[in-house]
Amino acid sequence: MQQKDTLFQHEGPVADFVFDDKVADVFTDMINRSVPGYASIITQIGTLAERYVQPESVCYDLGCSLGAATLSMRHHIKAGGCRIVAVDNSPAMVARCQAVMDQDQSDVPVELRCADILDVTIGNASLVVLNFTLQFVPLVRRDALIRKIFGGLRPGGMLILSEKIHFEDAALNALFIDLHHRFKEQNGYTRTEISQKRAAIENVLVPETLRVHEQRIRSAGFSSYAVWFQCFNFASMVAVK
Ligand code: GEK
Repeated sequence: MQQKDTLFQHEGPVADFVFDDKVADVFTDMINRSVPGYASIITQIGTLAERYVQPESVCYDLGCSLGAATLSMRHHIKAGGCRIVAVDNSPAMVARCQAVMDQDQSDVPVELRCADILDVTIGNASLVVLNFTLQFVPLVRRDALIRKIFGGLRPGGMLILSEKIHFEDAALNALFIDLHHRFKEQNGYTRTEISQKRAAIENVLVPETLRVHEQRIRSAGFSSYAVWFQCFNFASMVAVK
């Protein structure tokens, strides 16, 4: 049963953010009130799945949390003979995600794995989703992960990459961080909650610029790339093999 996020209301020192039971219990509320455009991105992942998923292929949801992107794909895939592999390395998330999948009546099979996405083999894929997950992967492992995804995609297959982003222009970067905090206030978070969450996540979520993402995607071999969604310092990109 999902609850309201009240995890960062206390003052004082905060530990680094982890995806434990407490976070998993409030995750839907937390991500909707924290990420501008999250619900739209989830909806449009379904629209992209409808168009790009190829018959007899595999879709991957890497860092699936409670399975929002998996469900959106599952409800929109039209191609026959497909399955979805959903992966997360948080046992708390995977347990709740399994309950969500068990409640869903759709036909497309979902295989849920509790694993590190760095260890998962990608193959026969027509759609790979990294929806706000790459930002938690150590910087030095990111190039190899995107190359692995490229290698596991079929020709014409798509990567959807959504990330919190950083801006080279310091003034714009500060502006977008400020506007993001305003968005959180508008969604009911107090200034204490916003600054405590920021302190907890600072060393855990490492954003990069859109330029770095594009360079990584193109050097992995993707032939086309575009940003299809952006609000302040949150963006979603598509790349096609
Ligand atoms: C959504 N995509 O709702 N291996 C596996 N899982 C990982 C790893 C890793 N190396 N690193 C982080 N995670 C979801 C939202 S949340 C985004 C994704 C956020 C998992 C982590 O356990 C968490 O569940 C998820 O990636 C990130 O569309 O909290 O900002």
